[in-house]
Amino acid sequence: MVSRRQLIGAGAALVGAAAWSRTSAMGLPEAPTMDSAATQVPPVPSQGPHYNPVVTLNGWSLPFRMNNGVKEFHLVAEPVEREMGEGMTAYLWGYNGQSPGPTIECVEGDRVRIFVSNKLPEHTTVHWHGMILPCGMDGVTGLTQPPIPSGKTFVYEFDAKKSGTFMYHPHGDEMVQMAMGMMGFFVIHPKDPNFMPVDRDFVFLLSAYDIDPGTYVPRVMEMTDFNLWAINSRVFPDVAPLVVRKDDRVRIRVGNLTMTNHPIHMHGYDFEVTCTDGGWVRPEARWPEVTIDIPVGAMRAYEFDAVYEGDWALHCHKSHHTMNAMGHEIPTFIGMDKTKVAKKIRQVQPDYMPMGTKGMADMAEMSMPLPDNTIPMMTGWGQFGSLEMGGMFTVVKVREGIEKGSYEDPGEYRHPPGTVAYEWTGALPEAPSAPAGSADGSSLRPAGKSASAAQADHSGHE
Ligand SMILES: [Cu+2]
Repeated sequence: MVSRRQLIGAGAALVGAAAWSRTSAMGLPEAPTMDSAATQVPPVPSQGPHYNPVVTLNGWSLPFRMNNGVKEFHLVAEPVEREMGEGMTAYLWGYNGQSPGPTIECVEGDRVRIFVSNKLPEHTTVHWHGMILPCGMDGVTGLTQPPIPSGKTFVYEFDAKKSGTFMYHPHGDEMVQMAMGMMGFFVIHPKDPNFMPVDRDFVFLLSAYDIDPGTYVPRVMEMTDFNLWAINSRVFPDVAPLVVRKDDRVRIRVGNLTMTNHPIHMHGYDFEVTCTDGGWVRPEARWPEVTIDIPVGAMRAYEFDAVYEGDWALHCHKSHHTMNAMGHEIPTFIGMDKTKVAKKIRQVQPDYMPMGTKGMADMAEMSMPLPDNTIPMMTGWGQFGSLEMGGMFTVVKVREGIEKGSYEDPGEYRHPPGTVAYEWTGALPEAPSAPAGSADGSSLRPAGKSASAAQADHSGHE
């Protein structure tokens, strides 16, 4: 794996900035590649204007070099192998070793030069979605440029005029190339570091694939019936958690390059949309939400102060999108008696288990043999059992005591005593007298009881 510290750290592994200016635009910048699907937290830049880098969930940011005051990047469009989750790898098309491609970050006012090398078996282009730039840099095959043939490198060059969150994707054989996973984020940081600063700035793209169990390549002709709904081409439980230090200001930027909208819902908080791919939203134009619909071909960023500790679910609210590989032609058996038919089937198939007559939750706890290269339909285990989830689902982990700049998974949330839903066993504790106004859970404790006594009343977990 390439260490970005080597690439953008003080010119250590790269030729230093001075040497590049002597050689001018002689050579192509190095094209770093990433072979891991783990979240790579970018270092603070050591060249060019300062910015607070974003953290791409299960992704990385593309290193750059400075060349005579121009920020240079090298994107390589190529076939990649992406681990979408443990036990499942997809053969996708992407950039620099991964799909989605690396996040490109620069600062408002930067002059940006992006070399795009095409290692795909067919031509491509790159469109810089949402950017204000010269028309001929817009990347639309046939309309604003000839396609980049296989094996060739094109140069895109423009000023990063406007700060905000943008995306990049091909604009040639788009249907195929985007269905194969070609997409990435492009963040232009504000020139003024005091403009809407946040402590943690997460980005991820929503993507969807139709990959039959046991196969590796997405069916690119699918229009609606996808079976893998992904956050940055990862599916739950293998989507990285969003690790947050209590009281941090947090921004989450979500882009949607699938074929349908995704209402992204986050538990535990209310928040406001502060940016779209069209730009920053003025404070007087914002309203509170707990679910934000991300339209197709759009980005929404929302912000909140992380004042409530916990393991908070973040997921698409279309319930089929929090499932992994599944078929949709299964009949509904709820309420049916399958005893007789089960007996008959067991005569030829002794292992047969009738399922789905009480709902489908039992599917999650069942470990049935799976074909190679696929993922159970609903999975993921928490401290209280199976989550019965997959797909576009992850967890925001807000904790006290997380170090600045650390994104290491803090493990399961330890609930304060008396704050976990519990089984009713006949007796009820006295109602708390002042339930409102406290967020620390203390008001949820039965009046007159210590935390430990309240906990002893029921079998809630700590
Ligand atoms: Cu969805």
